[in-house]
Amino acid sequence: MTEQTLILIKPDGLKKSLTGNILSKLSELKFEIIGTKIVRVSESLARKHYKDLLDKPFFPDLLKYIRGEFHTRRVMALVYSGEDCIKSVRKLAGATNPEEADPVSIRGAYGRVTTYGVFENVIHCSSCPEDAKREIQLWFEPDELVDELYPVQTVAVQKPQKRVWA
Ligand code: DAT
Ligand code: MG
Repeated sequence: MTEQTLILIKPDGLKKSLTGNILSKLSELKFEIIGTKIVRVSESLARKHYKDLLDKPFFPDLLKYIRGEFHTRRVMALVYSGEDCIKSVRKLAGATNPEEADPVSIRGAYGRVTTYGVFENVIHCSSCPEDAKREIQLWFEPDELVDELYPVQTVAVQKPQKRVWA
């Protein structure tokens, strides 16, 4: 079944110049990139993304990590599309704990657990179709994707303003 998955190259991946290596590994899966951008992650976005982990002891550090407080304040977000891509990307990503991940997986090769117990595991990838839909809609607007994935509605906006180069 053709499905989509949200991938985030986390701030440690960007800080360590691993973007190219990670995209090379992902490209071997032959899926299509249908959207991508660099994002400065707000507290609100981070909380929504990790809403199911709110009561975990590691949640405060998880927020700091994804917001780049330990590395650089940016994340690269991508949406991949293809046959069973959720499972394939998760396999390539490896286990959540980088020390338990297959050494040839992305997390196994590039991740680490800090002395403070933070899993610096380099990438996020959606774990099931429901999560993928929720996460893609959280990180991307309809016009930022080249495929029409979900129903959209048109809303009126009053006197929109945008920043331009001075
Ligand atoms: P995954 O990212 O593999 O889907 P998850 O959704 O269970 O894993 O957790 C989200 C992130 O939270 C994960 O990438 C790293 C962090 N995390 C999970 N379990 C942890 C733990 N026991 N200690 C520290 N960080 C953890
Ligand atoms: Mg998860």
